[in-house]
Amino acid sequence: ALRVAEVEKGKTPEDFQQVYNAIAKKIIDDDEYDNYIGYGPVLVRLSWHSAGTFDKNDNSGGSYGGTYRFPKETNDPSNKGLQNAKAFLEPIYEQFPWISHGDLYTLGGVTALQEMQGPKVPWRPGRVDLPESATPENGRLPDAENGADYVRNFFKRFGFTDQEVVALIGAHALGKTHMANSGYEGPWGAATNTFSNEFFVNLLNEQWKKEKTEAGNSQYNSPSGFMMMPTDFALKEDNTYLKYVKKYAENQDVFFEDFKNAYKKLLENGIEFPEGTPTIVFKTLDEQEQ
Ligand code: CCH
Repeated sequence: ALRVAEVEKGKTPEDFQQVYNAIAKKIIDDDEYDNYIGYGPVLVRLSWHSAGTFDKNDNSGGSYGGTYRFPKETNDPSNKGLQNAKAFLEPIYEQFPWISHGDLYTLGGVTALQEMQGPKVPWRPGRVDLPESATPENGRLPDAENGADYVRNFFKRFGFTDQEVVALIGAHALGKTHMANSGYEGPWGAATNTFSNEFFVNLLNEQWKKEKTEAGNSQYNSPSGFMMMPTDFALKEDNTYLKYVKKYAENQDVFFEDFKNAYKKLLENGIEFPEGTPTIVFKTLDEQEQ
């Protein structure tokens, strides 16, 4: 299917900055969520899962149609926990009912990332709500009980390189896993609501021990109380992936640059943006106060 962006009628970058600001302020106001991690990480995860159904072979799924809003996709077992991000965004949608769901979910992730000291992610508007019939089948999101071959093959559906895959999974510096959602438990690092290269540093430097979770999944645990899932650990077991893990552990600036580019590509997969579509670089709340 051809997916052409169409900017919400009469809306300018300033209108989208207002949406950014409302999301950013609500992240600050609702700071008690998930034992004071706040909504930042779960908003980044929603943006990725809203885009993570993409299949370049038939240009189906992806962020464009905002189909996460339909029950079939909301209730995909892989999306457990994301109903919290959905509920967070509902009052934002009521305040800005002109925005498409695809734009809202992707803008939510970009806002959260930037407010958590992550890189600026140039963002383009114009995703268009598609009907329920466009909702992809469940099962397009990755299963963490797997190794490097699975990860490499999984991300082929998006056209991502090894380097882009490693950069993207570095988002696991944020937030944590929750037993009730996924059958894993615990954070990947100490700074759960500040974006950094900590995921790579910990993957290389912690003493990992493979154990079974209550749910029967395999999980690597460290004495510092950090965890890795099998697909995370796979990045250390594959020589090509390992090269990028080391590079990102050594140099946060390089990680930020590569993450920004890969994440932008993830959020825009399958969409054609006509000439004249604005590329918006949002100001953080901090920058606007100065
Ligand atoms: Fe992820 N992720 N992710 N992930 N993820 C989980 C949590 C987060 C996989 C599995 C899981 C990406 C790639 C992968 C985040 C961002 C990204 C959880 C725990 C599982 C399971 C959910 C729970 O229990 O609540 C797998 C498998 C892959 C690929 O192989 C990519 C790419 C991104 C973003 C760019 C973030 C953020 C979280 C934390 C959410 C939270 O609620 O704290």
